Amino acid sequence: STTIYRQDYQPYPFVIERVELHFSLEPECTTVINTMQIRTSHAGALLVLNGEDIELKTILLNGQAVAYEYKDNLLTLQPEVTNFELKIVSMCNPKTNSTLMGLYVSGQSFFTQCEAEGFRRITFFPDRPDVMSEYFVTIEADKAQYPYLLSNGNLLSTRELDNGRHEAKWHDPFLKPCYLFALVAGDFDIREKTSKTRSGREVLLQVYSDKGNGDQTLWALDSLERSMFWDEQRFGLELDLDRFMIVAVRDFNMGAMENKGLNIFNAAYVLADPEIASDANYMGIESVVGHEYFHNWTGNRVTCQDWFQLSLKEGLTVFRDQEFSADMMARFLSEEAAKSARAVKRIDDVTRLRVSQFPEDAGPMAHPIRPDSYQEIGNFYTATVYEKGAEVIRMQHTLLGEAGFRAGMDEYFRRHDGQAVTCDDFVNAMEFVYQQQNPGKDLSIFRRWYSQAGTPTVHVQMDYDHAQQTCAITLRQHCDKVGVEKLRTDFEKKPFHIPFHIGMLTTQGQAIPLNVKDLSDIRVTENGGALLELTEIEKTWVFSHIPERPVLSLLRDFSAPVYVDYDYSFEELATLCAHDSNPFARWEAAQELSSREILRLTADILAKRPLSLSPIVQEVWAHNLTDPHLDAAYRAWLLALPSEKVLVERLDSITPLALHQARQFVYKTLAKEHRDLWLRTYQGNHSQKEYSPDPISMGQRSLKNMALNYLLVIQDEEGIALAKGQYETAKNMTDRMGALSALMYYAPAEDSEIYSQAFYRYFEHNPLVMDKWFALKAMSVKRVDQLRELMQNPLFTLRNPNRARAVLFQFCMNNTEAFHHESGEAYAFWAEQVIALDTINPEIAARFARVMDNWQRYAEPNKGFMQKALQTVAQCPTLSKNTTEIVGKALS
Ligand code: BAL
Ligand code: ZN
Repeated sequence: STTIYRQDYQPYPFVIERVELHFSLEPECTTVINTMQIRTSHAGALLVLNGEDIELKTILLNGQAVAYEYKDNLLTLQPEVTNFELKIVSMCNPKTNSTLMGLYVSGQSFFTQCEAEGFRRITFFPDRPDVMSEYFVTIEADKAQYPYLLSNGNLLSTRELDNGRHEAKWHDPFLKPCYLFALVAGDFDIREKTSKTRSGREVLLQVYSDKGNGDQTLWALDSLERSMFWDEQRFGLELDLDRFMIVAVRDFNMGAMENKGLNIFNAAYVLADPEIASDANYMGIESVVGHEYFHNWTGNRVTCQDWFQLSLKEGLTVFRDQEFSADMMARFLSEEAAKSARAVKRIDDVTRLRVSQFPEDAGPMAHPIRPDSYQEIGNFYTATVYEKGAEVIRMQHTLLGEAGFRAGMDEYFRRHDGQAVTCDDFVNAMEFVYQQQNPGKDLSIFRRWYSQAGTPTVHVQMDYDHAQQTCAITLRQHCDKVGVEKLRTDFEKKPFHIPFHIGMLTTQGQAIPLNVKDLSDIRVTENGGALLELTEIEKTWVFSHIPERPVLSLLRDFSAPVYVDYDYSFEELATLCAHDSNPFARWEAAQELSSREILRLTADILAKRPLSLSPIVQEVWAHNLTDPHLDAAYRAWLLALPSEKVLVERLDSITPLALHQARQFVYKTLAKEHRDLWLRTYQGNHSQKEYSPDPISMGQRSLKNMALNYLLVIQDEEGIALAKGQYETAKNMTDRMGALSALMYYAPAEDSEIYSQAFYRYFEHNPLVMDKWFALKAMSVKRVDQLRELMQNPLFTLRNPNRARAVLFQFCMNNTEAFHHESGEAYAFWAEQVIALDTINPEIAARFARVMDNWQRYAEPNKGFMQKALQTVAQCPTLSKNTTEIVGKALS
């Protein structure tokens, strides 16, 4: 495969001012007429257009036949004029398009997906984000089958045609790259409302869904309006179109897509009512609706120069959707409750980063948030570009403060509205403000977050001087070369600019206010904490007036995406768990405490030593179960054990089954020791009140379901009865799934089968709920043959990405015992399924292939079996470019 390099970027030598597209829609044979107004100042330049899986019919330059070459998915012409019209007619087959890129059929309707490189499957075009044009789109189709014909921007006109056909004309007044093009045709339920923008303009907000689903779109529509108001309030950014549409589709590769004015959404991120959607679904919908809406400014109005800059729009937009969700969680709450709700959101986001991005940054696909090379851009919609990208934006927010960051955003739009730009352009705008705030300083070291991969470790050393009452804090950073960095001998890893938020406590848990009068590179924060800026390999800060040897509260709010290495005693961690005024750091202390125990127990299991759990961990859990000051949502996070995915990153040689066993041992011990407290916690938080997705009642459901799981993991009789009762009387999906999953994991087989079947029969006709059922099954089977049996279910198909994710991804990622079975059978199964999926949908197959990324870090015999499975895939002669890149990097 060919590798594309960031440094090879060249501007496109032509301007495509205007694009007129005419679609004549037929499922098996759609005709596209593409008329482009083109100009150039480079007479004689080669005009190169992309095209893939489409049939070229005619091509006319200013109405005349013209010489061209078409090979390797490139159409090349050499126009002799500098200003011309190019008209290209081509055909495609949406019905057989199982890649879900370009124009395809899902159910009875037509949809498109163009990002990153799908537009070339629709028509011949320079398929790159820096070519921006004004689009006029005409769609023509059978009226009875496709009463709604949608595209970007504003509807200009509709009319009836002969033979029962009709047409609609759309115009998007904003210049856009082709990856933001969209078309939808079909029959839908519509939910809509008119709203007013801040400047008083009336706008039409609409949500389209399959016929019969219209009553499940209220939450999405309301989320859309909330997003609109939030972006006005927090960033001064207003909706720029007269109408904004969201369309739900069943078959979709991603979560959703921000096409200008016509967002297309995976139905999983649109449809909700209390019966079918869990609290997590409600939150997911709000955040994805927000994310796509916020792209209208960060992505669409200002877009990317090339795909290496993807994080310019994705990292920034994830940061924005995280802030939106946090603000939505916190509104209507008291100051104290709001602080806790924000912490819960932050913990959730950091957990996602640790589960998905930290492993990526330590494996063969490691890349900086702005990669320097790729083979297939579809493989770079990664946790690094998105989640770590958001952390890099968040650090700029931390360094500049809320007002400074807002000023930087204003400056960014002032400079670049309507342009395709780079990550550097963004940092330049922020740096402009930073330098006004901090004369003599700049963000040059900070920019290394864009060019270096890997998760740095910050080693912390504390030296307390009793006589002087001073405390010296030394931070030393380290980051190994990772991924492709290792192959580059000329590449030298340099220190990062790390904002490091700390606090100090007495051993009794009182905050010690940090006195920072004489210190540079430091800022006081709330509750006597301080923000240190580490820009070198090592630096020491000396704090005065520290009356006793302090307990350190480190990396508060997760102020940088790093690991912290500090030699805490268990007593210190227990103090932080009980008293740290920073709720994030307090949670982190509980995680650290239980992580250390689980890792120690893993070693005990491998050495066949007897197992026992430290009494300090038991006391901390008892305290967190009973501390009256904690709200339910936060308490649930404090009582949660770190996931195996986070823990494996701390093992040099991964022994998945021993780790799983150790974690289960801690889980069961805490369940047994505090059985009565779990029961009381369950009873105190279970209620039958009417469903509402507000942070208080969501927190209660989450805590109650956690308590239920603790009871069921020890097969407590009363717990099992409570789970059955909860299932039978459930009025919302969170309660129903909470009970069902506890029963399916831990109840005796006959019980779990009864409830599993009841659920199946009740929800058989709802595909989104069936995805939940398939996922639960996949996560609870004991061996591969049971999974194969599940795949014989008539509702199973590899063609629907949601279903493939529910079954294959969940099995490989969240069923340790069966996936890592000592026989290695599940790895061979994985290879077989990657190959099968690859012939249908390379984007999804490549993502699935990444399950094996970190095989080299596993212990034998797993490692050898994994390698063999990877080789099986690599040897498949027809493998897509997408999957080739993933397995190639894994094996290199
Ligand atoms: N742009 C791809 C989908 C998303 O990140 O919104
Ligand atoms: Zn996005």
